[in-house]
Amino acid sequence: MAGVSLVCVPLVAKSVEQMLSEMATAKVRGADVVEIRLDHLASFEPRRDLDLLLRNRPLPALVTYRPKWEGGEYEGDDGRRFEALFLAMEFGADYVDIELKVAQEFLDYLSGKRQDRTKLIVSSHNYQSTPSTEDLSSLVARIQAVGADIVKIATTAVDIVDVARMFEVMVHCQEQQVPMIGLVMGERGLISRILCPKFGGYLTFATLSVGKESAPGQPTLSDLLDIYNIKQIRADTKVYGIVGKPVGHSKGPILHGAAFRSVGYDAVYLPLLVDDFASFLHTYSSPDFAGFSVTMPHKEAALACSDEVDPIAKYIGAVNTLIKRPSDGKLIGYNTDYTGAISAIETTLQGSSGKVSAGSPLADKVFVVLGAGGAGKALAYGAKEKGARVVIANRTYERAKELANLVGGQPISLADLENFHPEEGMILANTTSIGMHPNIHDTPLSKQALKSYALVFDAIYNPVVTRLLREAEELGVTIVTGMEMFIRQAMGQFELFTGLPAPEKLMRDTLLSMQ
Ligand code: NAP
Ligand code: DHK
Repeated sequence: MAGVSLVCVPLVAKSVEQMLSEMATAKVRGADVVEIRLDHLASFEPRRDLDLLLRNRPLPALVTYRPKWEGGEYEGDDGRRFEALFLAMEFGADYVDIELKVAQEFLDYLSGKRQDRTKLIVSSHNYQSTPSTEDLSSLVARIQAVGADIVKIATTAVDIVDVARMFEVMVHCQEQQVPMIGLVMGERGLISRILCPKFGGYLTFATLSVGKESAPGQPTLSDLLDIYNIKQIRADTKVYGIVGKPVGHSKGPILHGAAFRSVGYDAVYLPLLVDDFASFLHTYSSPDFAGFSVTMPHKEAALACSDEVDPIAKYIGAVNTLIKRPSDGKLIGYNTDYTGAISAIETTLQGSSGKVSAGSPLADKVFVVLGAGGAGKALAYGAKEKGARVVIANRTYERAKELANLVGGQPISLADLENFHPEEGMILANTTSIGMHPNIHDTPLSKQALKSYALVFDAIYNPVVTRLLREAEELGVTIVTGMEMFIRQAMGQFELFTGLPAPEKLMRDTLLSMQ
């Protein structure tokens, strides 16, 4: 069973006509099944509507008539629901879903008239939490005992580690050859919906577009098929991802997913919304969870959790890449932010001077780092390593002093930075989040002050051209974007993840196509 999960599009339109048109779209876009949610229809005439919907279905159909008390829209009595579901069976529905709470009553109602061609899904929904593995297993047993063809359990993730319990139960069901749909709702449960084939899930749900979800956390069909490549996920597919909080904004899944696919690397890259980094690593400790990109606020925790740390990442005090070493499962931490940013600046400087120098073009330059957080440390360390004279300016002056002491640089206040112009040819690197979406009209330094610089870099990549960069460009100053840093740090990660050279052109084209 593992590796062949069906992808089902729930139809929550208000009219039969709209549902029929969405069914056709679902088929064209690559869905395997549609779920007809009768409880969403504004006016429902069972015989006429079910005949129309099922006779004209272009794909296998699952018919569900969910009551309010189980998270649906239907408010009437169960008799009418049972009648409609029975009719759906008579009209040849491929699947019918009935809630565990009334499954026995429904089967009694059907008495001897259960149709073999229609598979009965018996479902249980928990909108608060995910029970223990033992409780989930006994729920499976109860659902089986009632006579389900397919067990369906949907719970809610309070933490991403909750999903591991569902995976455990799914794997057990698979071993016992019990078809099971196991889903964990909510943003923290997203991985249950994507990794369904890896753990032997029978089916997963995906919407045609954002806003058409029938339950919290459903991805879109195009994300599932095109970004996560779900049809290629198998039991031994490796799992990578970006760990952060928040994490939904990251372009990593699109970028790394496309890169893995282009070289035929059997892996999926997921957004991993994590609250407690150590507990996440502890829970997903199997070798298949093979490596992670790490973003705010977990870069320091990633350093603390590493069994071995690259000396530079240790010095910077932040890990943005974790690899699980296949030979012994040890976690090795790296920092590709610093190489990404510094190489982007060096390449641009080399390009603009037209000279190819033996050493770094940063050598002996005054390099002002604005900000003293994770990215600030990475830039300050990288510039120092290349022989630049580093100056640190930060809102919290104490932190500027600390970082300056660490790298052997000079601290400066933000106010003094406005008139700082000891010499020509200086470089400015903004590593604060000032100017980042949605505050795109903010800037960390006046346009006037930018005249002192030969090159201005901004770590922010959303927007790609920040106000700071736009104003620098208007003054004729060379600029380097955070997107260039992002792509280079991601290329470094790809090489650490796969041991293969990064497909640079493909990665650049992928990012460009997103802008
Ligand atoms: P961080 O560790 O939280 O550091 C934030 C820094 O910004 C601190 O120095 C903080 O000063 C300063 N800051 C924040 N708000 C400020 C404000 N309103 N006024 C003045 N200073 C302010 O964050 P980080 O991980 O270094 O990330 C910083 C930026 O870099 C983010 O925009 C992030 O997206 C970007 N980044 C980009 C990439 C890429 O690949 N392009 C990679 C990593 C990070 P205090 O010390 O006073 O708090
Ligand atoms: C953000 C960062 O800060 C990087 O260091 C990670 C990432 C990736 C992101 O948004 O995907 O490697």
